Amino acid sequence: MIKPKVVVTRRWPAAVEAALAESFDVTFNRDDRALTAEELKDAVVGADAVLPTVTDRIDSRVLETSRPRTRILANFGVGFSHIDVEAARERSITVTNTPDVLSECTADLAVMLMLMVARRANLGEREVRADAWSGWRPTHLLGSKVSGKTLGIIGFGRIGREVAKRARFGFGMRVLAYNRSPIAAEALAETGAESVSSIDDLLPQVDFLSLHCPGGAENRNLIDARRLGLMKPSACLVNTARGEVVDEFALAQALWFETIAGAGLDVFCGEPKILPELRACENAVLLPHLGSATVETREAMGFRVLENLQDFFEGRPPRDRVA
Ligand code: 8YV
Repeated sequence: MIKPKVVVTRRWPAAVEAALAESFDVTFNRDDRALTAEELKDAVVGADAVLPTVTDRIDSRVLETSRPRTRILANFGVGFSHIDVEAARERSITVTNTPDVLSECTADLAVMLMLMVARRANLGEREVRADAWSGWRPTHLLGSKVSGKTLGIIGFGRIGREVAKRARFGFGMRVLAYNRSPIAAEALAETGAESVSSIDDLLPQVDFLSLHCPGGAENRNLIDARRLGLMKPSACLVNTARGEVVDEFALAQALWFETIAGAGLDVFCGEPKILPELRACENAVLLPHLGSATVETREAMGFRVLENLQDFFEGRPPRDRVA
């Protein structure tokens, strides 16, 4: 039997690459350089499946070729705002993602960012490394307490709920949640969260705000200058969702003029470039998109893609179909 041709756009964990090679005729990206639009287009023309990541912009220009051979874009990651899903649908290309398997690790990282920004861990770490620590003193690098405070969550899907559990049951926080569609009573009971009916109602109440909604056009600049202005001056923002959900320039201004106290960011507009105004803010903790970056999770994400591909090519509906 002829194996379907598959292009993997980046290096994946070795165990998953080996498993993929058993079932498919795979082109790997051995030097792990992000593919250009032209190279992505070639992949769409020449392979039955393309396996992209967040670093591959699959827009209508990439898909506009008259004879795409690709029947499935099996994304490595839960977020897929880098894929023009409408353009894929128009060409009858299936799109899948990898939910569930990264919820815990992404939630862990959101909590880590909340703690880091509240407790000024980035500044302390840099001070020690620079050999600039003059010793213990009662007023050194005072942050703000996390336990018992109020956390607001926007986007109460799988990751948002995992964050809520950690905050509620780990740190005794009050958790307020906003979701576009109504939140099921069981989800509130399971997480100890309370539902809030609008973002504008949520913002003035929170000490920490964590974003867990999808990116893309629908949520671009959801947190803009006006909404940042609704937050308490002592509040911190955490973003492990997508860069475009926040107006980064407005955020840099809010941090610079201390109209909010801090931010912990794992995602950015135009990654890997960081807005210089944001980089200049000492009260921001900046991480290079590490949400799902554990061996366990990245392997699980890869195997989930494999499962989606096997289902698709064996004629079953892939479990994680999004288009
Ligand atoms: C992934 C993520 O590593 O899954 C997502 O949506 O943001 C990350 O955890 C990345 O997207 C891989 O494509």
